[in-house]
Amino acid sequence: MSDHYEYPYPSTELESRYPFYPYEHQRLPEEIMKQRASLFFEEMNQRRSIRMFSSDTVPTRLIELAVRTASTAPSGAHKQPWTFIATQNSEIKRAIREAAEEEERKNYLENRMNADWQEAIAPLGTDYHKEFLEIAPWLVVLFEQRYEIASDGSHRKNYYVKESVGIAAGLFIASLHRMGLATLTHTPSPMKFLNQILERPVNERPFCLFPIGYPLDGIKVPDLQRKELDEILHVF
Ligand code: IYR
Repeated sequence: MSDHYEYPYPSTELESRYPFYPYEHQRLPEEIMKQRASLFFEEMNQRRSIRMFSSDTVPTRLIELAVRTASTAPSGAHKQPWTFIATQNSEIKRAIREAAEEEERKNYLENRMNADWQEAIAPLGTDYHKEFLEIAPWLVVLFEQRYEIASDGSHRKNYYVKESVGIAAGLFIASLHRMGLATLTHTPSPMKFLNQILERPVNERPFCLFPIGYPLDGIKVPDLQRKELDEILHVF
């Protein structure tokens, strides 16, 4: 195939209606591409979900940078259907811990998680105790905006919300890891209590709760293996 396109983009018509600008891109030598990709892989491969955090504080500007990075994610119709709520307030963190533990107690002790599910998470060694929700210096709750509420009160649909917010969450986690912070993708279930505690509007639904901080010194993590490339990639 040649590089010839019969339908140039943007068309003159399109560009007369919406702004476009030239995309700057510099090709890198293949060796450099490989080096950068390997380094990034090795760095990301060191990332682990952490369940015991140090209470050491983390500057707000670092959290801001991770959120800005997350918000570079592609999203359906560029709606950017996410809100990040970040708190280091101990009363709010305590309220979140108490509500999360109340829900999790039902999951673990009253069999709201069935036996198959409990068996699947057994190697992680989790239980209903969520002390880290009070000890980690920051809690960040990522909300998905199921729709937008315009200033006149009318609703406008968002598209591919879960996909978009999931990608933003991935970039958020990568940014935190790259700057030397640790987190956990925590989803206390159900999470509706986060709307009440954090006073979020009805169009927003909690997607994930991230305790953020430094790992507690000397902690262990489960020795989980990542799938081999040939299990996850098929090239034709
Ligand atoms: N939400 C519970 C249970 C749990 C579920 C999954 I899926 C995990 O990967 C880990 C835990 C909890 O947070 O303990």
